[in-house]
Amino acid sequence: MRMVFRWYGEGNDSVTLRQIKQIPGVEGLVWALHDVPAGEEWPMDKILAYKKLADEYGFHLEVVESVNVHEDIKLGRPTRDRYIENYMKTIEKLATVGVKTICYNFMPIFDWTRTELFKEMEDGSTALFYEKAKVDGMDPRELFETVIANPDFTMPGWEPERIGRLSELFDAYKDVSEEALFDNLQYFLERVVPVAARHDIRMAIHPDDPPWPIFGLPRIVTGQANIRRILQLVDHPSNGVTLCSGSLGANPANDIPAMIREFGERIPFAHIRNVKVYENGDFIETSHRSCDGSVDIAEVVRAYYDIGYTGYARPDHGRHIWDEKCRPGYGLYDRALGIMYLWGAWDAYARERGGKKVAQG
Ligand code: DNO
Repeated sequence: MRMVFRWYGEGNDSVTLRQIKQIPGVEGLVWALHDVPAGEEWPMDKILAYKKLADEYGFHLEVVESVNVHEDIKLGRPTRDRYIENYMKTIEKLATVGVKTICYNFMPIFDWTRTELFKEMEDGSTALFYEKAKVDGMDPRELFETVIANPDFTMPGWEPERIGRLSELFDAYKDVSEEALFDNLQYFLERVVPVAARHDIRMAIHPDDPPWPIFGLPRIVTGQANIRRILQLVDHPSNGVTLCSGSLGANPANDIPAMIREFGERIPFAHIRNVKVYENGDFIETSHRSCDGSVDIAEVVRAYYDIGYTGYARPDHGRHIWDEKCRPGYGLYDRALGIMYLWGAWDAYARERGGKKVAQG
């Protein structure tokens, strides 16, 4: 297990590289050029500027999250070829700075979705919360009228460029079934995976969050059977999955350790976090500890340990604790605590099995 930490870049993140350096066992940054719109080729000078910062602290840049996929690719529009071309050029450039894994998602229009970013918990901390009935009963167009009317309001993981085109996009997706989305993903992977493979890069699709259709839009990266099918669309090690225990864990039917044992080598990147799911389908993000949420994180780590996992892992969203002001889900403290929980479990398994003192990698 090779520990990495997501960092949004200078001026864009409350956490500093100096702080990240002091978290035990973090070897690299999970990064992206967040200001480049989906579909555009990433400029080399910006990639190199990022590399310079990472080099100063001795972090590698092997994991990118995300190179976002243009909606025309997901929609299967004729214009997709131009955007796929740009995607391939970006892959080639990323290879020159040592990138080994590219995380991306294939969710129509929205990335991860929550109804509250700072829901207060009993202990006074706050966390990302999803109220199912609220989303089920919501007309997304109404929501976006408020969003558009308020330029200061931005949702994490949602690109502003998509917000302006929302009505048009919703109309376009009316004709896109789940099957069509699988076809469009296959078309994309058939072109992109060979380029990634040539450069020793592994593509890693991120599960849909939450892992079910929302706002009437199709979603396909939702559970074990669908991920199996996606990995077979192009059956090659460079077509992999970012196994996100929190996204998949919002559906209690998903057995994360079983997925780790099945997909093994096809998981270049692990997102490990916990989520507490309520009977009515609501969920809230909790600390990483097994007993705090519905996902047994200690079992998740055991499954990674058992398969001899050598891929990248990052703690995922954390709660906001100790009065930290940060991007929703991306503070320093709770993610650092999460890392220590993951290492604690990993080291314990290592001791139990082989008596090794340190068990990194
Ligand atoms: C949320 C993240 C996602 C993820 C993208 C990958 O914090 O896990 O936004 O980065 O879905 O493309």
